[in-house]
Amino acid sequence: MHKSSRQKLLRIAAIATALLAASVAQAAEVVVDQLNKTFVIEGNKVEAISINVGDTLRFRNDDPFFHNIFSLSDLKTFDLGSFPQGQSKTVTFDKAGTVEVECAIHPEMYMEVTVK
Ligand SMILES: [Cu+2]
Repeated sequence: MHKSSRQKLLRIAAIATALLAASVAQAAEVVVDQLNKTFVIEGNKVEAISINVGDTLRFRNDDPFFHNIFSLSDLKTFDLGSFPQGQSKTVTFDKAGTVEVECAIHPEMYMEVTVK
């Protein structure tokens, strides 16, 4: 193979590897606790959160009773079912937009997720 073609190929391979590493590094997992019938992130009550496409929210029940986290939003419809204290379930958000998250057991629970 001609030397300059080989260098070009190596450069393309290096760029592709860097892009792959960047996309993997961007995906994050955020723990969202259910505590006192509110959504809590790192100890702070939240009613809105902004994440990136590909990120995952881990809903973790810290209350001594069941929660049933769900969303009817078109962007990401899900129903995690009832789960007790100490258990967690994950949702990965793969499209940009807004998702409203609620609890089927406690209508006062609400959080808006903006996916960028
Ligand atoms: Cu609940």
